[in-house]
Amino acid sequence: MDYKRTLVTCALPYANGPIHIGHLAGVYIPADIYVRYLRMRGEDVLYVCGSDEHGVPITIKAREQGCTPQDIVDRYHKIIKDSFAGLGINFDIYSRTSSPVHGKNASDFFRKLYDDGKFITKESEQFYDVQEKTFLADRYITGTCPRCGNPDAYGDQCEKCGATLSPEELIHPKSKLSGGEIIKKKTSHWYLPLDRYEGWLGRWILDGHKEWRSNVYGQCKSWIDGGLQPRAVSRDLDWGVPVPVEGAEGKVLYVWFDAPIGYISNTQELLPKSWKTWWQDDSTRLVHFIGKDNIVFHCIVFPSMLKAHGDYILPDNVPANEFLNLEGDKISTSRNWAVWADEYLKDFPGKEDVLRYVLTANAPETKDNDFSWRDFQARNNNELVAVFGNFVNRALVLTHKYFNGKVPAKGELTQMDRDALAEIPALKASLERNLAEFKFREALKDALGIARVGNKYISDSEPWKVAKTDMDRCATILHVSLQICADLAVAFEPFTPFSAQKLREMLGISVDAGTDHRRGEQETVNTFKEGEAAALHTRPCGEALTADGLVLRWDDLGREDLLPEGHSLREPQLLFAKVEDEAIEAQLKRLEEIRKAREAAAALKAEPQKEECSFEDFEKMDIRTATVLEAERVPKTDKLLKLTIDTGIDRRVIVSGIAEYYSPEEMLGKQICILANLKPRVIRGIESKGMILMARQGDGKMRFITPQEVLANGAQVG
Ligand code: B3M
Ligand code: ZN
Repeated sequence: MDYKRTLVTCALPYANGPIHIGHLAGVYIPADIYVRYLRMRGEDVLYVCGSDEHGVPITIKAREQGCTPQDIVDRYHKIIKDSFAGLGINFDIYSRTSSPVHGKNASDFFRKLYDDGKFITKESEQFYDVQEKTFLADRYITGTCPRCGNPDAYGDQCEKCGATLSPEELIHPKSKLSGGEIIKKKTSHWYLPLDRYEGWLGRWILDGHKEWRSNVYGQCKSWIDGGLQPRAVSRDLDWGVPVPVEGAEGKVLYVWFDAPIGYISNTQELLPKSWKTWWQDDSTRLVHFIGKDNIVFHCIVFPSMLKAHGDYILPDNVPANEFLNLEGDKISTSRNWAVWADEYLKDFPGKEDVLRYVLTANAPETKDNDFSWRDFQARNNNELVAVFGNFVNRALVLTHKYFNGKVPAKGELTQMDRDALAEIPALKASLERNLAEFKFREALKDALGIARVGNKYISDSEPWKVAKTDMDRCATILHVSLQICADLAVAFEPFTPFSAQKLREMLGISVDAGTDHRRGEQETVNTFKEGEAAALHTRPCGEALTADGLVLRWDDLGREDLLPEGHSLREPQLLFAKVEDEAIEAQLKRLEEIRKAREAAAALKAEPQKEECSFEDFEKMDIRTATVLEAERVPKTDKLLKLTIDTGIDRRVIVSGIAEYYSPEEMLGKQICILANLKPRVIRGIESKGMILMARQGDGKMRFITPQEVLANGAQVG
């Protein structure tokens, strides 16, 4: 069916941590490419996202950190929003599900389904913390894993053996909140009876959307074929949108019920007058960009909610991606195994496009894929610098050198010129086909293909040599090269917008970046603290026009007269810079440290706590600060150092087995802690009086214990 406009949504990130390359590669960069592309084609597009600020993980994090859930979401909402803006992912609106507009909208949505009898209620027994007087989400219950005996397994999963669990399976379950007793208590919830939508879903997706990606279609098919069950849409929790029904005190909407409604709320917030055009008009095409773990919610649950409501359009496509790994290992927030967007932006200023490029080139579109820092470096240096940047630089520098920075006149074209120019329309057609089919990796290859054509053309035609004998021919070569540069300034806008813009500035052109839909809607809904509503809108609108007013659109790509003879170019600058080995090694070192610390922590966890000791036992130990005065190796040993120390009460010798970890020089002058009253022992003929206190981690690495600031020697520890 023909459509008039496209509404693009991106999965709302949970505001309980920063975003990482997995999120970017899976959802946000492909969506941004798609939106920029459609806009350059002159299509009417709205691009909506925001933070998902409800759900149990946020409440857990708040408890752990001793703050409120609102504090947590305020912190991460800002970090995430800034990361998107920093990477040029310019939503029309990036709002949040804790906004008042959303609270009302989600509540009204529920109420309509409730009033129309679309829910069923079910009573079930749930775990309840007697002391805290609250029902417990599975994550809030801990106990012993029935599979591996881990005493700290959660009610939904054992992190040691990886088993998926339910709270009933735990041995000696207890509340994580109070540490106390839990009982089973009856509670009732509202359910959306998905089983009633099975037939309709089958027709709509399995018959009607065979064009969806095979991973998406396949997941939907197996859900539908397996039979759908009613899904609870409420929870016993105090963080979320309250269930707007009498007698529902202490209940909120389940986060996966309210979050997708957030797409609608955010549209309303941006366009209070015209939002319905985007959500309720059949000529709007809705596309959800998500990761594969969200498929069931966007293809089965949310569409069933929309269908039950009756006023809304349904998604036309849901291009979900698979997962991205990092250096061969699964990305994990809890294990800190990730490249965080905010850290990348700090570590690689000015290289936003490099990350966009590499994550697109490696996008996990049909299978899981891997990000490695070496590949990042290689793609930057061998593709962006050596092909794209190099070609553009040669064309521009030579034009400045021989033709005063003005596009030179085109003479008769040779076969070589015509061959080069003829490749562009073919690449453009492939690029368009791939973008329309959400094949962004392939599309990027086509765009780089244009740069390859240019790079080869300028290498083969050698204008720097031709200039010595035939200035007219040199002019033609550079004229043709500059047209290809202009093609690149259009073709790369979706993928590497910062560099494309920089290139356009050098070429003295601009592109049409689409319509700002807030025009004509002067009124903004100020539902936030003062100053925030204005900041919601992140899209800069259009570019400043150049003196010549040369504005290009997507359709111009491949035209042979993009830059007319005599058009003035600006001073050339390098488009891309090399990524040096040091920068890559620093990143690899950071990951290596994380890996080591993780292994060490795992090994330590495996060491059970020692047997209980009494306070009197502890009191017997005389632990004090002391300073190392002299240090030397004990001859003919690898491990022993002889240390002469000042204990504040005396000067004495201790023989310690730390030579593997410290050289004598490193120990000199250091303040340490010792067990002063350990019974003296003779080691290798030397009397050792006391013991140096050391911390040992799981991999065997040892460090001595030192007071945080220098204290008097002999200060007692305890
Ligand atoms: N908050 C993101 C995730 O599962 C989840 C998406 C909501 S989209 C409505 O990572
Ligand atoms: Zn286990």
